[in-house]
Amino acid sequence: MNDLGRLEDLPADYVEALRRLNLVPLWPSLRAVLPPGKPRPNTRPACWAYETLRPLLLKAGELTPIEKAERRVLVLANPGHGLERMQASAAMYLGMQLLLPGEWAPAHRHTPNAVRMVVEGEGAWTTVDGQKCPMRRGDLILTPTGLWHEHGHDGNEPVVWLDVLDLPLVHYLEASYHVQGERQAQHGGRSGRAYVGSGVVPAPVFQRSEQAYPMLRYPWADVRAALEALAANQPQLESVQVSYVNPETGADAQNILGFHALMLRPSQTLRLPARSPAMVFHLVEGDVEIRVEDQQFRLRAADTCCMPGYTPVTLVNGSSSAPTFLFVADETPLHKKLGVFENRG
Ligand code: GTQ
Repeated sequence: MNDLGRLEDLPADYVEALRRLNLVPLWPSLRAVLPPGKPRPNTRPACWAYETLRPLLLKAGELTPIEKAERRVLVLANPGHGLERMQASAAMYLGMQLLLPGEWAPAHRHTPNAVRMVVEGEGAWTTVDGQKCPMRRGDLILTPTGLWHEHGHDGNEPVVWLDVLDLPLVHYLEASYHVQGERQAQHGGRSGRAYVGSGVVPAPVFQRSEQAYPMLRYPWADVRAALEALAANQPQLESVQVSYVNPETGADAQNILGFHALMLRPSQTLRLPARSPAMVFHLVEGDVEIRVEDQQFRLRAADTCCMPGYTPVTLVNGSSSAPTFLFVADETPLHKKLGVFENRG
C-alpha cells in the first residue's frame, strides 16, 4: 500500500486558504474514511456486570426522584466511542432503567425505536399506543418509532429493565426528537395474547391486521418454550435461535435493530461467524463465556455485553447440566436495508 500525502506536507498558507473556503484535501484522510480490507470500528468488546451496576442504579433511585429524571437510566456506554456519546455501538444505545413502586415515567413519543428487556422485579407495566404491557423477567416489549409510551409501577419492589434503542443512528441522522404527552387511556388495542399460536394469525372476518406493529409484547415464557421445543425437536441443530418478528409479515419486529433469543445446550460451544453488524448479548438465564479476539468475558444472569461487527464471537455454556438463554440485539436489519451486510464466516 502506498503512503499518501499528509496534511503537514502541504504549505500551511495553502491549507489555510482551503479552510477559509470550507475546502479540505481528501488524500490525508482517505485511509481513515476508507481503511483497507475491513472497517476499524470504534465499538470495543465491552461488558457490564449487573451485580456491580445494580447498587449504583438503586442509588440513583435515592438521589434523583423520577420527576427530576423523567427516565431514570444509567447508560451502558462503550468506551471506544467516548462515554459522553452514550452509545454501545454505531447504531445501538443501551440503558438500565429503574422504576420504583408507585412511580410513573410520563408519556412521550419519539423518533428512535426502543425495546425493553425486563431484568428484575414484578408489578411494572409499559403502556404502548394504549396497550398496557405487563413487565416480567425476560419479556420483550416494543416501543416502535412514533408510538406513545409511558411506564408505571403498581408492585412493591424495584423494577429494572434494559432499554435498547437505535438512538445513536437516529441522532446521527439529525432525526431524533421527542414529544411530551398526556397519560394514555388504556384500551384493549392489540390483544397481548393474540399471536400465541405460531403459524396462525387472527383474521376477524378474514381481514388481517394492517397495523405496522401488531405485536408489542413477547412474553419470555413463550420464547423460552419455543427454544426448548426447537432444541428437543432438532437434536442435531447447532444454533438454537429464534428471531423476534412481526407475526403478520414475518419481517423483523422493528426496522433498524434485530432481536433474537438463543439457547446454548449444556456445555455447548457455539461459534458465531464474523458478520458486519455489531451485537449485544444479555444473559437471561444460565452462565456463558464469551470469547472475542484475545479477550474473554464471563457473564452471569442479567449481565450485558457488546461486540463489534466483522469479528467472530464464540459462546461457551459454562454449565454441563443446564441450558443457557441469551437475548441478542444486533444491527442486521439496518445493514441489510442499506446493502452493507456481510457474513465473512
Ligand atoms: O423509556 O422512553 O433509556 O425515551 C432512553 C430514552 C428510555 C424511555 C431510555 C427514552 C426511554
